[in-house]
Amino acid sequence: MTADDTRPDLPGTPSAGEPTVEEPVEPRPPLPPKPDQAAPEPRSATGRGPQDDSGPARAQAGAYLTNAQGTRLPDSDHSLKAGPRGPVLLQDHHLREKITHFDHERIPERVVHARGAAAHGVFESYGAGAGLSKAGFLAAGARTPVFVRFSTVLGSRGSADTVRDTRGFATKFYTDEGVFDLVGNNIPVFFVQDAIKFPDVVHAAKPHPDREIPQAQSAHDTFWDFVSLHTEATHHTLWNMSDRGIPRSYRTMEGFGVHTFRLVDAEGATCLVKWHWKPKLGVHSLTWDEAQLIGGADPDFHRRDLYDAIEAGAYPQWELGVQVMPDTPEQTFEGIDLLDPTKFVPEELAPVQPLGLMTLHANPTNFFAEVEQVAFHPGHLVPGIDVTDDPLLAGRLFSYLDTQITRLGGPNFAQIPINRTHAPVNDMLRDGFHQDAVHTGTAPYKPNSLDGGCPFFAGADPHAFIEHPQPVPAAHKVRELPASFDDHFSQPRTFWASMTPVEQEHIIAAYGFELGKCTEPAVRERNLRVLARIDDRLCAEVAAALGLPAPEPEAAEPPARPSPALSQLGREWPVAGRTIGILVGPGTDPGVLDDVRSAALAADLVPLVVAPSGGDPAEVQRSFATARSVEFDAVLLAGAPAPAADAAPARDARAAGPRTLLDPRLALLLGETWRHAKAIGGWGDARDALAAAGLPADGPGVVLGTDPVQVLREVADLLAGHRVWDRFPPPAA
Ligand code: HDD
Repeated sequence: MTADDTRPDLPGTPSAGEPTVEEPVEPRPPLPPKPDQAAPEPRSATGRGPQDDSGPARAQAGAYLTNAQGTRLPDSDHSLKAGPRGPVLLQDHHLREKITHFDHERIPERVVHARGAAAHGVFESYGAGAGLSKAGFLAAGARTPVFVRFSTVLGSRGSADTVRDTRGFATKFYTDEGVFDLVGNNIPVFFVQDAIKFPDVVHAAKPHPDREIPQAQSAHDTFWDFVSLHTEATHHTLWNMSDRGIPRSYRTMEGFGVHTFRLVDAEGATCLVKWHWKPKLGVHSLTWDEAQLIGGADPDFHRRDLYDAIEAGAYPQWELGVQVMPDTPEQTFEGIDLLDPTKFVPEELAPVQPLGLMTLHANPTNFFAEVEQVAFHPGHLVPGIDVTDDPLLAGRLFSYLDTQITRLGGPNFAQIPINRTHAPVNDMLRDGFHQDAVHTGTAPYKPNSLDGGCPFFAGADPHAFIEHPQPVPAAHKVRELPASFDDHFSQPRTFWASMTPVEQEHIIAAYGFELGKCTEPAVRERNLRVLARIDDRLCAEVAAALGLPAPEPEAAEPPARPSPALSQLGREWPVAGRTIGILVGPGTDPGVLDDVRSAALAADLVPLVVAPSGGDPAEVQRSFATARSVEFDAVLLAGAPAPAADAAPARDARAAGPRTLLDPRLALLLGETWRHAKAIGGWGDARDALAAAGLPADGPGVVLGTDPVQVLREVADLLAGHRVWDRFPPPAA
């Protein structure tokens, strides 16, 4: 894009004698550049001009290695020395350039959300939002490029993906009207209500400052000290302790804008909304045991999963939706204060209205250039989307811009390719570190008469961002929050009451684990008092896990209103992209194996064949030595033909005891698959293998049959519910 592309249609060049010295009142061409003002032709290290956006360049493609100034190099492996055994010479400018550049290759990692993965995609609008907002990207049929970065919050850049934590879900929409960033999380509520507390909650949650442990997790004293002393954090913490804290994949996470935003339509009418991303594959989580195993076996599990799915063409999709609430002077809805970021609006009260579909279809080309340098900011807004007076959002509007200046080294981060808007830029921001543009013209100020008065204000142009003139209540300056923000427990009680028994068991176990890692008795006890305000049984069972008495409830809490939409269980979802481990042995019929693999691929499943000692990688992807159960969503035992009837083991395999010796690695794999409530299918002598692993052939989620393709189909049906939830016994009454 050249500077000229950004100009409105201008009348002709002023002719001789036409006055050019007064302040122009309409756009007109600038005075021509002086002969010595011709800009140099800028070239990037890849030999392309920085304005050349014709596609990704391959930096290693040129014929000759050069230094940064383009001078060819005959050698880059030996520093310049006084003789082969002599001292290295200071004059070696190539050595110094290479090492100096290397020394500065790293930039500061994000202070939170340092660990992430991202992908490019497109957002296609259904048009359903056009009546709510004048934002062009919500108009019917609009297609907008996007870049999405998912992240954990607490860990450093190299930390494991499957830790228990909130996940970031940040989307950059490159709209025709400028960049819109939706910087959300996979949890719809936040820890604190006022941004002034954000440094405190992050200091408490990050590793202890003396030993810098533990990494990437909240299971330590300072975190639980903070959240029990700031009970507004109870709600978010409860979501963290639920299965939402350990997603199965970025592809199976919901996203939330958290705050209430204000949409403005073309006539200036407004409504209040909460943003939602709904994954097409459903909302699924790991079990805690799985998450811990994966943390060791494959710390890049989520990053790999996203990358592999996109490379395989299984493009993840989310629907963007909004809950719409009337924009009343109180800014409350059904008794819920919409300015309080620790509250959500139950979907039963305000259904999520779908506005469009996002598809992620391309992986980044260069992780640093794109994923590391992308800079999100909740203040990147477009006409038709405005902020509310949520005190947490107000602080964010300052913080994100500020942090990029340190992280990306100056105020020109918007010029980094991944951050560049796709709309014409005509700003008057100049100079500064890493200025990439070679601005022409002489008058970067307004009004001017020398550059033709350009650029002009958009005025009433509908594409201009005009803050909605929201009335501000007459008030005194105070450091206070509204009284409605004092309710810290009604919504945690709703969340708890909306969970199924198995989800409640997971929450109890999570609190037991986390508080069990706290060493200060006062911290444990104070948190039990917080739990007593959510639910008696939750408190009693966590107390029992810690070996402590359950505290008496301090006050009777009002009954909770469940919101069934909060549970992840009880629905069926597409199984596309789910991984099936097919365990083969010497007796496996290759023809049957082919049929099962073809049927799995036809169902969009990902079959991975596991053989005792590996084999041809086209046919066998894992050996018993390299496979781990956590890679698979379900397992098939593609056994040898069943033994003769008189040799078959008894139906109750546990009673009969193991008949064959099972490879211990296979026994471990099957045991974990069972423990993590994943479906197990099999045929032929699969029953023997299960018996040898000590697993019941007639247990829930075990499908044995004579038709392998039918077994696969039944296993896929079980996968649609994500796990075999019946395998977790309901709690004793
Ligand atoms: Fe934040 C990063 C989400 C509150 C200050 N935040 C960051 C990212 C996400 C969120 C997804 C990673 C963006 C990326 O991938 O580059 N943050 C949230 C949500 C919040 C929230 C959903 C509450 C509703 N954040 C919040 C507050 C503050 C910050 C209250 C400060 C007052 N957040 C930051 C930051 C980060 C950030 C320090 C670190 C790196 C960055 O911004 O670019 O400025």
